[in-house]
Amino acid sequence: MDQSSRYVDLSLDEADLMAAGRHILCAYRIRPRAGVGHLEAAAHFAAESSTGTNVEVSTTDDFTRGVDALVYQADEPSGEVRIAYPLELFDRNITDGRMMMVSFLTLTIGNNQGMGDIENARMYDFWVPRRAIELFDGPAVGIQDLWRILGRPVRDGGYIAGTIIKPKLGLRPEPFAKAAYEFWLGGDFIKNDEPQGNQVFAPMRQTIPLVYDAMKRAMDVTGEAKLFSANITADDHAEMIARGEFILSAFGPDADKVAFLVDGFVGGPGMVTTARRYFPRQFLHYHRAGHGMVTSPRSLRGYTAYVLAKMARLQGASGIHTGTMGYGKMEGSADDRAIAYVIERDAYTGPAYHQEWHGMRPTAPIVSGGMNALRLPGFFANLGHANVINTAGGGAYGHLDGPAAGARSLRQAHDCWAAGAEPLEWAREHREFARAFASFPADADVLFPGWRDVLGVSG
Ligand code: CAP
Ligand code: MG
Repeated sequence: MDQSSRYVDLSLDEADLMAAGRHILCAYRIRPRAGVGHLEAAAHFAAESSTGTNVEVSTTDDFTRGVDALVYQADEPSGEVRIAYPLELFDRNITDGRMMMVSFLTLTIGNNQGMGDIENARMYDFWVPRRAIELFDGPAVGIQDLWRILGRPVRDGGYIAGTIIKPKLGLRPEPFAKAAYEFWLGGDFIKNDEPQGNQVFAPMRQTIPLVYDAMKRAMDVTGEAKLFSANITADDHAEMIARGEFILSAFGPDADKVAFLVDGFVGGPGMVTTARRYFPRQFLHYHRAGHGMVTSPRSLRGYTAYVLAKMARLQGASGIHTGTMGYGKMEGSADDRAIAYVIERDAYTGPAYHQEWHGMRPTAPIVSGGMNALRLPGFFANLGHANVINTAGGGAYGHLDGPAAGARSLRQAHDCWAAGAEPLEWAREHREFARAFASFPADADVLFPGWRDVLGVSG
C-alpha cells in the first residue's frame, strides 16, 4: 500500500522545522526491496516508525494524523531519506516527565529495521531541538572532574594515560591488584576490561578492596591521585546498584576517584540511565562493546558510531569510547574524529545536521583499542588535541619493561606530540618511549622504518 500521500510532505523546509523546534529529525540511507519505489518505501518506513502499519486502520483520527512522522526529504539515487518525528511521539517518564532513549530507539530505529519492503536502512545522523536537550539527562560528571582530581587545569587538562587490566579475563584478585599497582606507578587511569566483573575466580568482594589498597599504595609512592573505572554492568539493575554501592563503600574516602563502567551498547539504554541516575556523582564510562554489529562501515543497517556517541551524550555518559580513528586495532578512519568533536563541543556540524547542545555538558572521548606509544603521536596529530582518556591494554602490559614503563611510554608519546618532536629523535632522550619500539617491533617497522639503525637496536 503506497502511504506516501499521508507520510510524505516534501514541501516541509528543514530550516523551518529546526526553527520551530517541535520535531526530532533523522537522516537515513534506505534501499527498498526490488520492485518497491523509493518514496513508497520511505513512506512505509515513516508510518511504521510512528502512527501507521501496513494497512489503514479504522481507529485513526485527525489527532493521530497530526503526529505522523513525515518524510520531508528523499533522494532515490543516494537512498537519502530524512524524516521529521513530532516530539509528542516520544515516551516520557511518569516519574519526572523526562524523555527516554529507549523510546527514541524504538521509534526511529525499531520495527523499521527488517521490514519486508526495505532491503536495508541505516541512520547516519539525527538532530534534537532545545526542548529535547532539556528533557534528556545529559552528563552530570565530566572529564574536567577527573582533571581536577588529578591536579590538572579543569580546562584543557590534557591527556589522561590509562590502561585496561589485561589479560581480559583470568587474573585472580591478587595478580589483578598487582597489575593495577604496577601500572599506576606510571599512569593515571585504569579500567576494568568490559567483561571483568564478579567472575568466580575473582570475586568482586575480594578484588575491589585489593585494587583500592593498590591505588592507595601507588598514590603514596607517586604522590599523585589515581583513577579506577569499575565495571558495574549487570542484567539486573538491582545488581548494578549493589555493585556500585559496594565499590563506593570499599573505596571510602577515595570514592571520588572511581568511575563506573557500563557496557552500554549490549546493556542498553536502561542500564546507562540507571547508572547515570543512581550514581550521579560518578564519572559514567560508556563502553560500547558490540556496537560494531550496527556501526561498522560495512553494515547497511542500524546506525553509525557517530549516532551512538550523540545518543550517549544525551543519556548522560561522562565518556564514551570513540575509537582509534584508523590508528588502533579496531576498524575506523581518520574522519572518525567527528565522533569526538560532536560529543566534546558545544555545537558541531555533522554529516546531515548542525547540532547545538545548549549547554549540555560534554562527553569525553575515550580512545582505546590496540593503542601503544608508537601509535599515539599520529593519533593526536589527526585529532588535533589530547583532551582525552586513552586506555592502552596491550600497549602497557605488552611493554618489555613492565606496566609502569608502558604507562610512562604512553605519556612520553603524548609529550612527543605536544612538543612537535620527531618520534625517533624523541626516543633518543626518552627511554620508555624508545623501548616501546622494541616492545612493538611490527608497529615500529610500519610506522618508523629504519628505527633499529637510529636507535641502535639489532635484530
Ligand atoms: C582494548 C579493549 C577495548 C576495545 C574497545 C579491548 O584493549 O580493552 O575494550 O578496544 O574498543 O578489550 O580490546 P587493548 P572501542 O588496548 O589491549 O587493545 O574503544 O573501539 O570500543
Ligand atoms: Mg576491552
